[in-house]
Amino acid sequence: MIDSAHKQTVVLASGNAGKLRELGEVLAPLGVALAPQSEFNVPEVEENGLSFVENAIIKARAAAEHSGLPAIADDSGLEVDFLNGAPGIYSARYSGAGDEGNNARLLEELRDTPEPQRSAGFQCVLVYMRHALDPTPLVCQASWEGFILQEPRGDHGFGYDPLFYVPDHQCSSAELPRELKNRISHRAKASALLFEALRKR
Ligand code: ITT
Repeated sequence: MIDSAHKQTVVLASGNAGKLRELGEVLAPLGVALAPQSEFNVPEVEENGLSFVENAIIKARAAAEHSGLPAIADDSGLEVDFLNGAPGIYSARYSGAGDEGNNARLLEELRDTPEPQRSAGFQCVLVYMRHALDPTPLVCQASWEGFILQEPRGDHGFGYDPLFYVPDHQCSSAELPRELKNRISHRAKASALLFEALRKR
């Protein structure tokens, strides 16, 4: 399916502008024409799964069903060790007040928590479904380990990026150049796995 002579349009099952941009950039080498689900009037689905995998499948299935095309979904989030993995699958809805509210709540939950106990990891599950009833979706998962800062730094990326410290680069993920985040992030790593899985299929 990644034979460029038979370029296949795949729907990206996401309404998150940050994800759409990053996935568009990291999946471009697949040779797949990516179309956002907004082009197909895909209705908002309830993400009522209890894992990233379940929610990614729910989103990919809805996008495939309403577009009639193969679909890729990304379900992702931040797991903070001191908070027993919260916000996890609830990362987007942690505060009910968008990215800024989510970051404020996270800082509040970790108030007085010292550096070594602020370890955290971004998780990304990418699901590819050939059609809505695909019984064998491709599921690729990757993580990116770091720490939660005491205050926001940087203005690239989206979501929790300003609070996510990347030890290897000694800055927040919102301070990383876009191309660099797209090479080392949870999403970049899951995309590389998906690339391999699609190549083999
Ligand atoms: P779609 O379901 O429409 O794709 P969403 O934002 O609701 O968009 P999720 O349910 O997967 O998506 O929630 C993911 C949240 O996790 C996202 O809103 C961010 O708060 C956070 N997140 C995921 N990847 C991130 C990244 O690379 N940088 C910063 N925050 C990230």
